[in-house]
Amino acid sequence: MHKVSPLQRMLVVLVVISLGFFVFGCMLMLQNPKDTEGAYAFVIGISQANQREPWRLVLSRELQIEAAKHEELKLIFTDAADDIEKQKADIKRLLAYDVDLLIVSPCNAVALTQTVRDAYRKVPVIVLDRVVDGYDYSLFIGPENHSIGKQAAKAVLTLAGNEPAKVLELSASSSSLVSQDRHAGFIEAMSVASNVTLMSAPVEDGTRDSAEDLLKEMGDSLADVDIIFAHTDYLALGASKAVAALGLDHIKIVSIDGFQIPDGGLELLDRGVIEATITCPTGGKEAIQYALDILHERRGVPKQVILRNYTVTRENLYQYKGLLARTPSESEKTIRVGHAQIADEGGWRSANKESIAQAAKDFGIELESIDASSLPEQIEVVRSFIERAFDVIVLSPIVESGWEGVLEECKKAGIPVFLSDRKVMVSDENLYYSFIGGDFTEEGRRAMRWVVSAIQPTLKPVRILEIQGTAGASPTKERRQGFLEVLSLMKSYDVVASAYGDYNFDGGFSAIKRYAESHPRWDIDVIYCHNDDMALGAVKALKELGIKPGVDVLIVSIDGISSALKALRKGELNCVVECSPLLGPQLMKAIHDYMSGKDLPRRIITDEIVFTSDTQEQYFRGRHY
Ligand code: GYE
Repeated sequence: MHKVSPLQRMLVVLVVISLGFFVFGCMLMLQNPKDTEGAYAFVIGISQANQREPWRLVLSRELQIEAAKHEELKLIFTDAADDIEKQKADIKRLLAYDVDLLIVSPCNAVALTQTVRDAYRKVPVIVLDRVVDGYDYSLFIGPENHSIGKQAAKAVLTLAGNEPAKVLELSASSSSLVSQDRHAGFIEAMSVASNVTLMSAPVEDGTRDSAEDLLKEMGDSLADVDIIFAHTDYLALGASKAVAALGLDHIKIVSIDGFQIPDGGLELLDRGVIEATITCPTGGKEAIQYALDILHERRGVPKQVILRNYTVTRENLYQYKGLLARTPSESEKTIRVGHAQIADEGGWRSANKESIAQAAKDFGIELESIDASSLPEQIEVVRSFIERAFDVIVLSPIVESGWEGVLEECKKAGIPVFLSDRKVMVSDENLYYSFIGGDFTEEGRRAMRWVVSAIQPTLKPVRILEIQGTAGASPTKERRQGFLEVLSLMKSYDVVASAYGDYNFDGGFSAIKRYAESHPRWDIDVIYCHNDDMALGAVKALKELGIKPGVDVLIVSIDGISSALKALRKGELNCVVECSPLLGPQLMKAIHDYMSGKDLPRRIITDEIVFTSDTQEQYFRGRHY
């Protein structure tokens, strides 16, 4: 019988002990990470669509780097490997681990909507990159792929100049919303050019190698192609390999993402492989920063953060790298801000002015706010701020058109413009720096969704009277669009009359009076007002006409000012869709961060709710307007 040496005995013991430790460790992990991670105040679960694409690897790394700055945070990652059923299971498992917050980057946003909605009932959820349907999440952070497509088109048209040019669009999977939005923006912006012919080829798995193979297969048919627009830098890299192999060195390439990683867009620019890349940041850093705000219940967390995209070319590559390398530093001098505000319209506007003035004080910012009641007046106000060399201009544009000229002047003067509560319509979005305000289209959708829930057509269609805000103002246009978008999906709901009320009490009052004059027998079921002040004017007019507001006719409005919520509780209004005027803290924080060298999102969309007679008491309490 073979004698066991003392050494062998000792080795067996060691193996048994380490096996024991390993099994024990796994059991601990499977149990619940929080139990073992007592040290961490918060555990964040991260459900990634895949860990294959370079964009997602950069995202995971950014999340880890930012979280590592906060000892209280522990991250747990799951990888869905582009399998929607696995991602649903991942999210359920993370919830079972009792995470404090979820960050979800969907592999298929629409299909994941319900899972995110269910999770949001349990924990705060930040959705990254691809937005789910509806608004059942805490915060969405992502790029705007339509405008990225437009920016790529601009870069392609710059390369094409006025010469006839053939352009090949190399998209990733045709079923992905990202590709569809980038394609739509690209085609829209390319439509202005008559000297360009377009052809397109999808690379369904979106990989570099497949792009290379596809182009090699296309071979000579590429000979007359001048420019390739690739939907990502790694498709561009694959394309460049094929182009080189086919000896078609005349072909120029434009792509998207722009990361500072090996074979990333910035390196491809440096190596002369591509001509331009449109940056598409991941939002990883912002997700951790906002996650901390949410976990510490700090105020002012927005609903959507739309990230900024830059067009980086070989000419501005080093400037862009400088921007990336910049470390924010407190600016010593007092920041001077000029606000081209809109003259009083009612409760919302005065609450908005108060919020901005108070926040300026809180941030130690010197604010000068000047009211105006027309576009020409406002343009003069902006010009006066340029002449007096303010550091930043805040603009609440009374109407959305007519701003190109004076915004060009601001740009020339090197003064950034922040849009507050209303948007401008300009050909170049870089004429303003950021927009902070509500999602007016969604507000309109919410108003009509409430109408559908509150009144059903009988034999006769439901007759709606709309009182619009100021003609040409972005909230007016979008609140109408959102309302009609939902209405168009329904049968027997008609907007039988629509009038402008200029967002003020008198405007609402006279709109009703005018309608009643031409319709002596009242025949309206629902009044849709673009803001509360007009709705309160309508209530007064109805009473004078002997019509019971909220009873004989239903009234839905937008804003959520206290006098409207009082009327709602009295049953004179039936639904109020919130549009928060309290933009001061977010606006001043954005200006402060900008002046300290931080790069800011393109749009910050405020978080809003809907008030009805069923709304719980707690939502009425503690409101500051
Ligand atoms: O809804 C309305 C105000 O621009 C979002 O303007 C703002 C709108 C707000 O007159 O009450």
